[in-house]
Amino acid sequence: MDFLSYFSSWFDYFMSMMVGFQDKEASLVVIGLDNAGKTTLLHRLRTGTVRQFVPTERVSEHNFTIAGITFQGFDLGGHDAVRHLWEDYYLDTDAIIFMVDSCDVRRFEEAKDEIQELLDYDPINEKPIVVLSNKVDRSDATHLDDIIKALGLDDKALNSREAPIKIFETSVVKGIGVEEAFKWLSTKL
Ligand code: G3D
Ligand code: MG
Repeated sequence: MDFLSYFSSWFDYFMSMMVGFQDKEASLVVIGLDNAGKTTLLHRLRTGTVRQFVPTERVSEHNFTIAGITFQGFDLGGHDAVRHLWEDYYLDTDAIIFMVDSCDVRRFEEAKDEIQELLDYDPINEKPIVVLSNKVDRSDATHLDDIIKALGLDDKALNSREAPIKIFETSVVKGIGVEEAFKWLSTKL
């Protein structure tokens, strides 16, 4: 495939993933525990492809912009030291995408702590949040209802925010659910 047709097919792909965002400018932050699938998602959005990264070769995912949408990604959990950076990350963003590995039952508690802390963080009370319950292509994926319970995202928690929050099942690798999630988000911005 030549460069131009690669570029246009990738761009069409990106636009299909980001349906609803056309002609909008937005700044999005993608967060979650390590291993949730953030780098895979961001790489896919940036290039239209999925690829395997060797653990030592993580692409830098800070601040890339495509078609007016700026993406930023960072890992939560395990290192409370990053918390003082929250202001830098969140205040300029329009929405937050929180990813959780739906197969990693042992880390649900840790993921819950992170998302609950996010929900308690007043400065972002007016920013929409999308939760992606990722890796649903795997047979050991946890059912959405159980994820909602494990993360404490019952109706009461969701309705106590000023801005909407919604959870979607996704497989970044298989391209399931991502488009729907972004489509919903675009209507909230
Ligand atoms: P992170 O950036 O949140 O830390 P990564 O997570 O994007 O690096 O992904 C962690 C691992 O999960 C990667 O596997 C990646 O391929 C895998 N992964 C991400 N999304 C999905 C998905 O939707 N389905 C499945 N089955 N796997 C996914 P490796 O083996 O490279 O560590
Ligand atoms: Mg990563």
